[in-house]
Amino acid sequence: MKKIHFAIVSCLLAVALLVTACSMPQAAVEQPIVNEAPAQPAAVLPEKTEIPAAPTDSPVSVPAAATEISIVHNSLPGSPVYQKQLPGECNTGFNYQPVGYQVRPPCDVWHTALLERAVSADMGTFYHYLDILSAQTGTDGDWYYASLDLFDAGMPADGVTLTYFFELDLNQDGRGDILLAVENLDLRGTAWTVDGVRAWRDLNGDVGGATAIGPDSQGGDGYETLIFDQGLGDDPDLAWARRDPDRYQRIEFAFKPALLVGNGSFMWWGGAMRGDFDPAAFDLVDANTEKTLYEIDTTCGWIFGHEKAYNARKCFVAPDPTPKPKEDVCVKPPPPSSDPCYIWFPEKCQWECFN
Ligand SMILES: [Ca+2]
Ligand SMILES: [Ca+2]
Ligand SMILES: [Ca+2]
Ligand SMILES: [Ca+2]
Repeated sequence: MKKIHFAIVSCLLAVALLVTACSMPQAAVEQPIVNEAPAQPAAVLPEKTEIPAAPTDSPVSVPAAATEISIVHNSLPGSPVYQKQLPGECNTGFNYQPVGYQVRPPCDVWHTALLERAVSADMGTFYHYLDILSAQTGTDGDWYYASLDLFDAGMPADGVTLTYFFELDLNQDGRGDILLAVENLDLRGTAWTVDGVRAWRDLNGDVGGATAIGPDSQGGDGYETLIFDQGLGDDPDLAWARRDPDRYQRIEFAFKPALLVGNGSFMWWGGAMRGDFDPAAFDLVDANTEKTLYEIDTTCGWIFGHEKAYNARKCFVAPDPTPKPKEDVCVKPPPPSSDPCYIWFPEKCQWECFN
């Protein structure tokens, strides 16, 4: 009985293998045939003309493309220095509750593209590695630096793409001109790397669509020009990213002044998001809807260098309350004389004589 059972199982396995082999994608069945091809009689191959053709493509295009490009780096960023810091950024991690949490102003203001949504759309999950708490920019003359401080370091457990980015607005009109991003930066990646680092430009000026900053459905092609792709581009050392070795929750970018195409002053703001990152979808409030765009945190804008023009992206800083006139400190002097008519009036800060 066991033998019959075994035989049936074997038959089923054989059938299963055959079916599986037949239903497997081309690439999977090509491999063994390629390996055997040189040993096969020449007459066999022409019968399956389409099969020999494919394998010659696959070894050449995929592995060769990855190995033949060797990027030589000549200059590496040093230790970042920062001169500018955001005046503030909301701490969702501090306020979040799994039940009843809402995103709301002033942290989240859709019509000024300020998003505080380090949560799932149903508010049920908080993503600590998306929640930006602060951001800085600076320069040491050779490099510019930009960093984001997060609620905590982390990577998506579900394998979704994680992107940190900065937008640089050279003419300070609220429309970003340069987008710098790093994708899936290693959780222990404390050495400067170009892996996952890309930079784009908006050369036709349509980031922001019909209305700068504010949402509209007239978005264009966003940041359409990829100028740096993980070391590929005019300068293999143009832009880098890492985690601060002293605190993994600080994401740091370094880029050469050339990225700013001659500008020493610019407005900047940052972001962190989960999911597909599409440079053509900027401004994100133009390409998405308020009810569906979640799992993202963005900052308000701040100026590096001098301010060329005001725009509504700029972080709102409440003016200092009008300082009260400084009250004179009353020091009680001795009475003018020993006459008991003198009575001390502290509110007037003086002695008065009543006879
Ligand atoms: Ca924010
Ligand atoms: Ca935040
Ligand atoms: Ca817009
Ligand atoms: Ca564009």
